[in-house]
Amino acid sequence: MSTVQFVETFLRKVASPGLVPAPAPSAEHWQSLFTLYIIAAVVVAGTVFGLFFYFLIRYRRRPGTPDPTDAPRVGVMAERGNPALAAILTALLVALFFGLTLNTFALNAYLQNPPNDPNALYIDVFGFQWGWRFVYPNGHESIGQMRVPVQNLTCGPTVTGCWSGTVILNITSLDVFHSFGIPDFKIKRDAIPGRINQAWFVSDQIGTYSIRCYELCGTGHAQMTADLLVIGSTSFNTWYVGG
Ligand SMILES: [Cu+2]
Repeated sequence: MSTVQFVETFLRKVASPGLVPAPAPSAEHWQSLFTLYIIAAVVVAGTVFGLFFYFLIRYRRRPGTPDPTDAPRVGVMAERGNPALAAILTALLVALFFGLTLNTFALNAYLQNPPNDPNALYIDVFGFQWGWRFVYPNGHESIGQMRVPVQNLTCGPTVTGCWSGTVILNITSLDVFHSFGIPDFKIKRDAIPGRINQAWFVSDQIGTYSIRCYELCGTGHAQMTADLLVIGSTSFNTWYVGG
């Protein structure tokens, strides 16, 4: 069990099951790493502040007590402490930081690069003042509503003519800078004129999720929302084919 999986399980069972509510596996991984950082930060801060206050009280100056013999003196190199312990703690910290960094790079690569899935649904996303337009491969267009099929595990790479549930978005803007965000899926990408940014997800839960703009883009910015409808593969296909 990896650290991320451990934290995920811990949160589900013990701490707060609501903390990992993601409707997409990629968002769960995102949340797990985020939570791992939070836990690391709390542990480090707790240790540092705990020791700080402990030493503050334990070694406070008392009237009539002479300075300890190993007290630091101006102009004299200190010879104190435990070099072996210092080396071990340093190695532990380096290992912790390397672990977090490698985890983060690996997860980032996974989240940033759409999977090579022949049954993925590609949608062109256009931000404009003020709304979102979604264009499907067969020419279907809708404004303010993005329909996608839910994850379908029977639709593997060797099966053809089905929707696997992988959704790959090509995001751009028709006017000013926008930012396309689906908070429940931990997705946020700049929508910039003349440039295409990709995002992807697979949703394993049917439902309605909110999409909104995260870049102040004019007076209608706050109303620049859309709905993401994750529906069953069959109903998606009926809509897709029928229009
Ligand atoms: Cu906008």
